[in-house]
Amino acid sequence: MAREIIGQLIAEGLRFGIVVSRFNELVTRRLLGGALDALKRHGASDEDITIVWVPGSFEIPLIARKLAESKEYSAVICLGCIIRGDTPHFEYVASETAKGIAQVALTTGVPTIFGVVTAEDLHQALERAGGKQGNRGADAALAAIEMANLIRSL
Ligand code: INI
Repeated sequence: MAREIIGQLIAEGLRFGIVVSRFNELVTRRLLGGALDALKRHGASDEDITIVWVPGSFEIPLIARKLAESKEYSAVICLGCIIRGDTPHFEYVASETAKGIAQVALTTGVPTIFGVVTAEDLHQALERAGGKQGNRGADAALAAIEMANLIRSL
């Protein structure tokens, strides 16, 4: 019989760092709300959650790395919102943010979760931040809980 390993969705006793961007705060506050709700409903306590605000998505990876390197957190959740219509350098901001977050996870070994919404316009972004398309912040929190447990069990 093959051995299967699956990360549990139990957040009790785990510590989470959340890095959230102020750019497009209307959206990112909703992502943060979704993430906190998901963490707490799975057993995380307030004192085990640290939230750090950064100016924009581009700044997320540096602070995520600081948190991950501190080894204080079971997982780091990165929340941001990049809207194509707002910037001619959308592709650069989006790809550097994604690459930077992936690099933090791979270099530190701490699950570092990509909860950055990329959207064509504000309407589409809001749909992914508690609207019709769910809440990417809550999804990111669930991925963080699962990955933190998975890493522990390997
Ligand atoms: N930052 C975002 O998080 N979302 C955006 O849509 C965005 N736009 O449109 O430019 C954005 N730009 C700021 C960027 O992340 C940095 O904060 C800035 O370039 C300073 O380094």
